[in-house]
Amino acid sequence: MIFPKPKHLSAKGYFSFADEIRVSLSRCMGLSSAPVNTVFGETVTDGNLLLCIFREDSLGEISDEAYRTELCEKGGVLTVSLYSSSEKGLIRGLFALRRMTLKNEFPIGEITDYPSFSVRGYIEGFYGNPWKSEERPEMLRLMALFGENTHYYAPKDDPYHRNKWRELYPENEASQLKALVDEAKSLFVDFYYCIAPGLSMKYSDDGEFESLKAKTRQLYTLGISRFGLLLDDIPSDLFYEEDKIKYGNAVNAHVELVKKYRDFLKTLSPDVKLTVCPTSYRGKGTEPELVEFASAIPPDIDVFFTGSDICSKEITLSEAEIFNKNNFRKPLYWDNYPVNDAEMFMEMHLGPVIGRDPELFKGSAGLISNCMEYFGCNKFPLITIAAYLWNSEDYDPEESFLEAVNFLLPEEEREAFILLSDHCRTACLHDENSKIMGEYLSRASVEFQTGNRDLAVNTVSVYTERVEKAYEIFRQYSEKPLYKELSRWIKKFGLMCEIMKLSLKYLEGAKVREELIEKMSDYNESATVLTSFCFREYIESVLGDD
Ligand code: LTM
Repeated sequence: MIFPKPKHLSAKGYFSFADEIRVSLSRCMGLSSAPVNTVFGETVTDGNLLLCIFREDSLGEISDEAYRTELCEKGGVLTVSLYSSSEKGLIRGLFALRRMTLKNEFPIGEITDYPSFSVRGYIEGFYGNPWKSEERPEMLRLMALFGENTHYYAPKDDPYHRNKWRELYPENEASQLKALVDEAKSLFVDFYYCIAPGLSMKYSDDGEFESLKAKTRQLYTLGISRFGLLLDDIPSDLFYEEDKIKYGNAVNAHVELVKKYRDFLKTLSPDVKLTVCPTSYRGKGTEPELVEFASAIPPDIDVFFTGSDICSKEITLSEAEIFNKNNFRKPLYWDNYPVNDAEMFMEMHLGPVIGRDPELFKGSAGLISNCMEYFGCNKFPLITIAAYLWNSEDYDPEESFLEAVNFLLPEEEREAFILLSDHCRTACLHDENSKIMGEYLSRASVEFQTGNRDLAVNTVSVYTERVEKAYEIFRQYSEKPLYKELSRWIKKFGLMCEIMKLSLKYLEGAKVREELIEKMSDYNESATVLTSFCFREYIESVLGDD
């Protein structure tokens, strides 16, 4: 299956190479071939996949990221003709081809493809340990591979982003940022650097604005030309007397800051872009502070909005339209999934995104997902989000989740990960948690109640064996960074396995009642969020009333 699903595919069959895939660039007409190296590295001369690139201006009428491919095979050689109106479209087509090569699955026929949302991305915008500098380019490449085109840099705990916003980046951090910006450029990913001065800025002090300008100039010299000014999670009242006298309220101070900042950015280059996050960033889109703020700032500034809640269960087209009507622009969604910071720190968010309207792209400027500090864990939900953003009307959450698992994990680890992640869906999305376990346990419950005790015990044993094997895999690979990130959840999963085994022994007549009660109480005392109520209900039913 081609994933994310293309908009139009007509294939008369699929082709797979019997041996190693070697890409040759056989011709490139009307477009630069630089993106080919970005996606495939060096090409060879004696390839079995012959790539022909052509400019087709009419595709630009659909989207500047649209592409078309024609694939035909003869004698084990695959000829791929790739058409687009721009390098942006070319790179999306090349990444689609790269995904096919990674799966070794090529549709013989034609694809015409373009994204649903024009702005598709992720933000490192969480509280907690920022990602490591070597992790960031890895995420850029992964998300570009799956079709995303935007990255916002805004780690709350990068001191130079928020607490020490006035200070310039030291040389080492500055050169790491530059490398990231360069990587983003080569991938045609728009890189936004966000600054968050609102915790300490005295808006009425010109010296403060000079500091903001100096910091921005430093970032501009690193090649950054897109900025975010974040005013979220700051007091909604002014704290300096001088500010109170000059502005009266925070909205007036923020409006002046945003306008001055935008004007300053335009002096750097007319193409510089600005996104702002207002202090009032969630709700119906009709909140007076938001409307007052948004209606006073120029319409070329994108405004972040998280939806009806900070972490929204659903985001709908009709909500977006209300925002648009009241705030003179489409909302740019800052979607707080999969982030698991603050009160959510006991949860692990591994499931696919759900609850986002298939038609949301019609009424929004784009969608940017806020991430978890757990770098590797993010990749699973983020790949599903990339699939939604690319083709939201044909998005299938569970199918996308399995695609992500298959892409990210070797075969022997997949089943274990699926069984663990079954219990890691407690989040704002209100997805069903412990669905796989629940199916086994409810079947066993019916079997018990209808007098089929042996069948019921067997049903529970089958699940228990599956989770035991899974736990063994986690022990075997405990040094892998992914499983280190998941260690709190894996530990509790291990305890759940023990309890399941004990429950079976107890059902067989072993004298383990006290041990079972004790382990279950340890399980319940641990604040790490894992299984849903079905597990507790099962153990309670095993223990009975006495
Ligand atoms: O959502 C926004 C705009 N700001 C913060 C985020 O930085 C934080 O990660 C999330 C989730 O806790 N909540 C916020 O309010």
